[in-house]
Amino acid sequence: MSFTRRQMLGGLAGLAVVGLGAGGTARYWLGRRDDDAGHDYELIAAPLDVELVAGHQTPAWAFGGSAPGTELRVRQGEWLRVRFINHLPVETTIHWHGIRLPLEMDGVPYVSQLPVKPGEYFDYRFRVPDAGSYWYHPHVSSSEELGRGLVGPLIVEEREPTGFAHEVTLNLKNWHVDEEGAFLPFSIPREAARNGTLGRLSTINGVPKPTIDLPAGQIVRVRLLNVDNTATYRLNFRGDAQMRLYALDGNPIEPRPLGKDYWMGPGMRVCLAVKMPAAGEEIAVRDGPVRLGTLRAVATADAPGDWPAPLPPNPVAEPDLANAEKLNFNFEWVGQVSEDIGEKPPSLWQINGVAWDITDKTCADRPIARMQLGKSYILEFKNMTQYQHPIHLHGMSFKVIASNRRKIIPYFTDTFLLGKNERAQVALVADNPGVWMFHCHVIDHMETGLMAAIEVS
Ligand SMILES: [Cu+2]
Repeated sequence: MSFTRRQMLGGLAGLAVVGLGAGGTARYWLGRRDDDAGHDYELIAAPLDVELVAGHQTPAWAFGGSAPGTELRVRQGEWLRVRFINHLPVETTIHWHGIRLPLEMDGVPYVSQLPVKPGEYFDYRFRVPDAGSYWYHPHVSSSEELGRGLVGPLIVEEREPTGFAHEVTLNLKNWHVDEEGAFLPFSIPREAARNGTLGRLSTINGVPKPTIDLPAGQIVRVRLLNVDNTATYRLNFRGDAQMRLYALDGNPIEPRPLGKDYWMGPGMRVCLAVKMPAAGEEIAVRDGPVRLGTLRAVATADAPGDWPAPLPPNPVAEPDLANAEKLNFNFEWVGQVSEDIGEKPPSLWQINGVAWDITDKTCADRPIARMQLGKSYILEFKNMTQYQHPIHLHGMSFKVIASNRRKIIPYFTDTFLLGKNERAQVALVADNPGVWMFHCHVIDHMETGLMAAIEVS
């Protein structure tokens, strides 16, 4: 495999830059030609002390001077160009979760690029085909790197206005910190062998139980992103609010009620339209019975809006189910827990009898499945474990078509929360050539075996 050379720092002087946000280290570059319309960012990853626990500093790592990182925005169909600069003490990459892009831009070490070492930079450049809510994070030492705060939202705006006059992004993350803000272990083998190692301090946009002001009587587009390592949020709301679900994991659906608890696994997103109540009233954003934060209605002079039309569908190829080839994927528990793990994480999970070794740079040379470019496939997911797994595929979106546990209204996604002992079918057109990661997004499940590569050629 050959890689785009990573580059040493040194050539950055002399670029015209315009500051974005006070004290931020993300910069938006102006002055591009129209023929390659796009959005240009300089994004620095660096250590940053944050105050998660009042009166205490937590030594986080951050993209663009905040944790979660700078919200990157780009318009559908245009280029996103990010000069990523690594000022961390460790090597890293950026993976663009849910974006259908060329393999060289996918951010997987030794598969799509070499890790970006401290002091180096890497230019990510790709066209963004689909509108919706996405996010970015490293694919190197993920338990620690995501755990320390290297997660950020990537919002792809629709080509045309959608009718939403207001919007807000809520990044959900539980931090692995103690009462004094010190980091706790990001992955403990006996937890990795079960639900995964949970953080202890829940936050929205890096703040525990925040109150977020939104205009009373207005319909607000609320993007909720689960950027956590481990937690599946049982999302629900309390308060006098009408709301409709407009998109799942970046892809539009026919608007419908949220229903009772929406189970949002790591990596998953929802786009909701929330009609804010009268000024002074509040809506609790909850995980099961636990309040994560509050949306507070504040007075506005704006006239009340109407529910926007459904969002336009993304240009994802429709799989040919009648002629699709079937592939089976069994997700299994191995559970060889050893507390004395040394340098190597234990092997706890496997797909079709094969555990991924996160320390072996050659695993991607042995894809678990091969797909023919342009052909349709039905993937049968069989969860043979007592734990749920948010199953994520890089490079392509897939359509969820059936489950033995619940009624499915077919929809496109990049991450499917596979329940305990559930069997589900998803379908896709293998239309993006490359070797694509296919893994559970509970980070310490992924790092203890629950990952594989699928080759499309
Ligand atoms: Cu898992």
